[in-house]
Order: sequence, then structure tokens, then C-alpha cells
Amino acid sequence: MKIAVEGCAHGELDKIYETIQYIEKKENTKVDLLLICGDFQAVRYESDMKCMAVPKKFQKMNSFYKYYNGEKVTPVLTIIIGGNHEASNYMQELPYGGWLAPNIYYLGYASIVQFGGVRIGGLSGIYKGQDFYRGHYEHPPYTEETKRSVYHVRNLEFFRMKQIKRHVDIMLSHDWPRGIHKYGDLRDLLRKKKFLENDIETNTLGSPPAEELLHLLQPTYWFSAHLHVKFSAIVPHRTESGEFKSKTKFLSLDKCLPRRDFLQILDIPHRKPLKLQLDPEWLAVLKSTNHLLNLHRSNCYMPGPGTDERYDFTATDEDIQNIIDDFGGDLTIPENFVQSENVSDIHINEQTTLLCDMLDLTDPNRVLNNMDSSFNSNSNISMQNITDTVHSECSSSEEDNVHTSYLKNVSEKSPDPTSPQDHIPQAEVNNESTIETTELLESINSSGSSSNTSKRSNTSLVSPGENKKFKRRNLNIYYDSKDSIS
Ligand SMILES: [Mn+2]
Repeated sequence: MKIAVEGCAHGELDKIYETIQYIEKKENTKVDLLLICGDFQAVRYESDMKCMAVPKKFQKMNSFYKYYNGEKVTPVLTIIIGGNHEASNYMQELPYGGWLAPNIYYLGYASIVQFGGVRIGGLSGIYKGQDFYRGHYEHPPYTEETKRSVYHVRNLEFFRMKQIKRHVDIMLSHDWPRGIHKYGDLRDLLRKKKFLENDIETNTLGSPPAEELLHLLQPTYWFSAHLHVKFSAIVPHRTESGEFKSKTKFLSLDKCLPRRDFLQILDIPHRKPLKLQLDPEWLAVLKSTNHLLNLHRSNCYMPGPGTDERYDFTATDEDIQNIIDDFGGDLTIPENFVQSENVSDIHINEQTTLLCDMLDLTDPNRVLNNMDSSFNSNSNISMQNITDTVHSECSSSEEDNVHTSYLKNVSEKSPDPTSPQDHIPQAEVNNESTIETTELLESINSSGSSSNTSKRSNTSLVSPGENKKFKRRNLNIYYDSKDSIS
């Protein structure tokens, strides 16, 4: 399948989709999935701009709202993470991920999903040491302080991601994994961004948790954004005896501006029909670590060796099978996006409610929404009691109903499982090994001549209604033929 990768979006969805359609026409190809590495700016209403930490001159509606209210149709399935310029009030409705608009899926604070069986994980926000150990205490309406701290990465999501033991194909983070500059053309980077010199010298450029995850998870690809510059790198992974084992191909892209490297197309073999699904290993970890959720400003440390508390939440095959069984054998994400009214307070999103009911998770929004003086405990344990109470009050009393409704949703919306598109040619499935690349730029070359192109299964992800004529004159300013978009 063809995956388009975008750096920071900054609300420019129209331009990004037009560019993808331009490339599709020029290369006579079809993009199956778009990944956006943060600064998405899901602004639905003018009031959302107040929740976004951006200077006044950048507070614009841009184009997301058109896809939100149905004025426009997303031409390609889009998966995003959050960055440091977000309508955080809206993102917070979906802490465990969900649809921001039809066909636009947000990964939440952190999560893993599968598309065509390819495992795609993400860590939203940016790293700031002073907030790393805090709980997710922020909520709308924000103060000037919480408007900024709300998007800082927390140790809970880092801890959860560290429990993942099965291979992840693609990881997304908004800021770069710390130290990644050592694995690419540093001289070229400094020529473009001289001001990074000091941070590079002191090894303070990038996110330490993302760095640790890169070396631990060893995904095939890692995509980032944030620094508004194109930079690629290859990180080798070795066995304990020092033998070469595998590598991670890193790519960071620019923001969406004329003549900038903001988009790349990759060809990645898929293993299953092109459907978006939840990842059972991630769900198992999410479920088993729900008690570690902290919604206080105070620091909270994750369990580790030396105490009686459980600290290894590795999912066993049985745990994973139990999750699959709980979902009736089908983890396809239902198309359950619902537009909501313009609210300034905490809003309970039904997508989060459904997922929480399925997995027995706490919806932080329900807790924060009902918070009064009796909930002012600093201890994790009493917080858990509160959340349990809130949870059982709000969730359906009959678990079976919840399960049925999820499955009903899935079976109504997902494509017919026996349709021809499900039968991926075996050659394509086995193509994974052919993605052997020594140069990242080689591997991200979307010349359109790949053998996969003709065999790509054609799912209904593209809306048939979207036949907008692309404007070549406008598009040309976003597309430089010298660049390696093609
Ligand atoms: Mn950013």
C-alpha cells in the first residue's frame, strides 16, 4: 500500500489533500493512507482556537472544520497524532483515540492501531521534563499554563508503550527522538537549522522517552515533525553480541508551505485487507494498566522493580486472545464519528465511552467533569476508587449490551468480508522482505513503479463524492519537481 507521510499540518488539510490528489494523478497511483505527525489543529469552532497554544496571528480556522461539518469529504484515510499546536479541548475528548472527523483518526495520547495488518503506533505531544511525571489533570477551560502543559508527554503513556513486545512497523512522534541527529546528515541539518547547534552539542534536542522507545521497540519506520525541516536517518539495531539485527528508518518532514518538503509517499506491503483496526496487544496493555491513571497535577511514578507492586504488563498470547474474544473476533474500528455542539466545558465523547465500556477503562473526562471537593485526593488508590464509582455509574449496567452495540456497529459499517478485495495476492504479502533498503531516501521514493501498485487492493476508503477538480496553478506552489515528493 502507498502511505503518504506529512510533517506538521497546521490546519492545512485542503492543501495536503490537494497535493496528494495531484501526486496521484501525476504518478497514476492511489494513496491508501495519510499519516500526519502532529500540529494538526482540529479547529471546529472559533472557540476552539482559544484552547490552542499559538500566537494570535496563527489563530485561524483553516480547513479542518469543513471536514468536520461535512462540507468536504476526506479523500484518504488519515491517521494523526497530536503535537504542541492543537485544539486540545477536542483532542482531550479522545484520550484513547477516535475519529476527529469522518476518515480522520486520532491516536489519542498514545496508542497502536493496525491498517492492513501494518501496526502503526504513536505518541502525541512533546516532551517537557517538568510535566512528565504529572497526571492528566488539565481540562477545558484552560489557563494560560494548562493550555501549554496539556500537550506534554506523560510517563503513563511512555510506560504503556514500553510494555509492547511484538514488532511495530511504524511509530509516530511529534518531536524527534533525542539523539536521532547522530544517525543522519548532521552537517546538512545544521546548514538548514543553525540554531539547533547548541541543543545538539548538549544532547538536549528531542524527546528522551521517544529515544528510549525507538531503541526498545525498533520499529521499521519512525516519523516525526516539529522542527520544520526535512531530516532522514537510519538507526541500526544490534543483538547483544553486537551483530546487526535490524534498522529503523527515520524521517522528519517540514510543515505544509510552498516549496517545502512536507510530504513523502512510501510503499509498504500490507498483510491484511485495508481496514483500520484496534491492536489487541495495545488494548491488553491499556486494560491492565488502567489503575495507573493519575488525574492530579502531582507527580506519580510508574511501578518498577523493588516493590511488591506489579510492574511488568507484557501481554501474553492468552491476554491478546481474550481481548479478541471480547470484541467478538473483529477489532475493526466502527465508523462512529458524531458531530458535537459547540461546548466550552469538558465534553463526553461517545467513542471514548464505548471503548471504555469495552475494556473497562476510566474515561478521564467523566472523572474530571464530576470532580468536587471530595475528590481532592492525592493518592492514586483513592483516585481509583473514585474513578471506579464514576465509571460504574456511567457505564451500561449490562455489559452484554455494550458488546452487542460495538459489534453491531462494526458489522453494519465494515465491508463485506468475502468481497474480492480481501484476497490479497500471496506475492504481495510476501513482499515484505523486498523492502530492503540501504538508503532511506531510496525507500521513501514513490516513483509509482513499484510492483505493488497494480496489485493494491482498492477499498472503499475514497469517497466517491469527492471529484473536486484540482487546481494545478495553486498546487504547483506546494510542489517542487526538484524535491523528492515523487
Ligand atoms: Mn510543533
